[in-house]
Amino acid sequence: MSQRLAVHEPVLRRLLAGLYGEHAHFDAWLGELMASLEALHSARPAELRALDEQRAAQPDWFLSQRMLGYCAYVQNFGGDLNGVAARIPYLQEMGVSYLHLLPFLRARAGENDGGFAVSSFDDVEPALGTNADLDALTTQLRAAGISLCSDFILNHVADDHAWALAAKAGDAAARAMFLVYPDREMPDRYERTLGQVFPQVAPGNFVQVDAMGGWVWSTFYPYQWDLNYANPAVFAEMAVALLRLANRGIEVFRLDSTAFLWKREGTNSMNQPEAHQILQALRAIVDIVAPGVLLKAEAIVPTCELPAYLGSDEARECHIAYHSSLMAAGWLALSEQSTSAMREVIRNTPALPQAATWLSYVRCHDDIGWNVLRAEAAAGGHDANARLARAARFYTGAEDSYAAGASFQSSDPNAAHGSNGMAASLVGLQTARSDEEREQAMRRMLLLHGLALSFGALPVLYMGDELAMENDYSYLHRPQHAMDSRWLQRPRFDDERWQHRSEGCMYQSLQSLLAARRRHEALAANAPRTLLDDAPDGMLALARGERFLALMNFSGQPQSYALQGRWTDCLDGRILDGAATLAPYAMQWLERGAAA
Ligand code: OTU
Repeated sequence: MSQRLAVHEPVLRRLLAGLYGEHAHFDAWLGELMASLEALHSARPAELRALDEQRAAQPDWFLSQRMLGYCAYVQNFGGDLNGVAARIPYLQEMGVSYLHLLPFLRARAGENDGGFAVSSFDDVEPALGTNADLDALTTQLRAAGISLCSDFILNHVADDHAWALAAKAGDAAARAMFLVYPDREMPDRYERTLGQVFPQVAPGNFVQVDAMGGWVWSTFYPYQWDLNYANPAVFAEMAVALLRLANRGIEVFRLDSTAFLWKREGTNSMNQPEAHQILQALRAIVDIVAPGVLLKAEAIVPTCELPAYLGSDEARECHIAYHSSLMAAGWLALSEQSTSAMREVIRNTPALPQAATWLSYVRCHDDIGWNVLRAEAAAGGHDANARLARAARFYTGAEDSYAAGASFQSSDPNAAHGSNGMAASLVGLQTARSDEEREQAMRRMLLLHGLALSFGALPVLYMGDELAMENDYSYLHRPQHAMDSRWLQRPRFDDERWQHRSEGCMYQSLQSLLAARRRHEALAANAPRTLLDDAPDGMLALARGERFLALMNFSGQPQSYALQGRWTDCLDGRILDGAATLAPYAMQWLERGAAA
């Protein structure tokens, strides 16, 4: 560790002095933090230290085209952690090397936002297993070549976390972990410029708590209390909590809601410079103590705000960041049968620092948030709101569409908040009445996967999409969930479909795509990407290096693209000369030359 300290400690000290240097006892606080880091490093198991060394020697290990992610809720995928372990052979069959299990730490009793209200960072949720089960799972996954990714919900804790309970009981130090205001004066001032994540189920950003004698900042549900990162104790507690989990063998941390970590009056309190300094300080800590660990930013923010989460070669931040704009743009393109906004997103996606990448995906447990696309949807003088609101309506099944989804947190047909639904339901598989309709829906699904797999990113599949699982409407019968349509896309794993997956067209086609991706180094996350602007509006043409071409038809009409020279279709081996013609919603991956 001493060598790494020499490199990263000055960076860490500078960042923390910038954030907390004005506090009385700053030096003593920093001394204690450094001592904790030392202790956590000593406690790090030998096997993980070996992994650290290996990865420090090859920091771009996660950029390979052989990396593939899979994301699931523990209870839905395996019932509990042991059940997840039993599914490792299935993950290996698909070539998965990274497993993101949605929150599995002890969650708030009662409603807890699918586990996103954490009441202990040191214990597994009893309904899902024990800490020993977690240790066993990380060991088994590591042996199978799969890195476990865990959510690290660092913006807020549950209102029954020990800190919240102590604060309610009058403990001043615990109270200082939160943002508490005696009356509405400050909340009202902040509210003037704050947005709302859950305007229907959790309006406003503050909750009145009698036991706290005032208003507590809570960006999300009222039982999720934002932490006060202006207090150095919060930073230190969270940093060591992350490292304790890392020492259990968690290799990737999904840093939830990173955009919200720092509040500033007169702004929307998102993407503030201090939020980035906090993340850079966490990165320095990881680089010192556990350099095999990756940090992944979950910041669902406009494209122009995204690159900062990956830092620069000089100021390192997260290793991975969700490209939510690309994801939303794929869905917008399908609904509009035009790639214009998606091309804007790609133009606005800069080259990244070394050993950093995007996370690409088709669906996840959250909504498709349309607001991140405002700038791209406005390009060329368009009315962004009208465009995005139309997409939101489209995915509810309106506008003559094939989709079967739901609007998120809005009943206003002219609003563009978000859309929910399983991918299969959104692409039309659920409403398809003929083989032809089913075939088209299938192509739309593979098209979106094709984009995520060929873009140059770490692609993550969402549980059930590989089996074309459809919406789960059972949430409507649960009063506590009925208002949160994100539950549409949180079904139980369908064992029936899984058993018959070899007859499943979706599963088989996706496996061929995954296999083709693994074969082509041009599809590695860090291989060069060029947007080819000579493709027709309905088509996206992406070159990867000089020898690989991905053509994707987002329209319901056939589209052609002129080719220079001879190309081979990577999926069916056909040789193309002169032009490629794509059926509605079809995709082609082409390799230059004629395969021998
Ligand atoms: C994240 O989400 C999680 O993914 C959600 O499942 C949680 O509800 C939420 O945090 C609170 O922990 O703000 O920056 O629009 O995309 O809530 C990311 C809905 C977030 C989610 C949004 C999101």
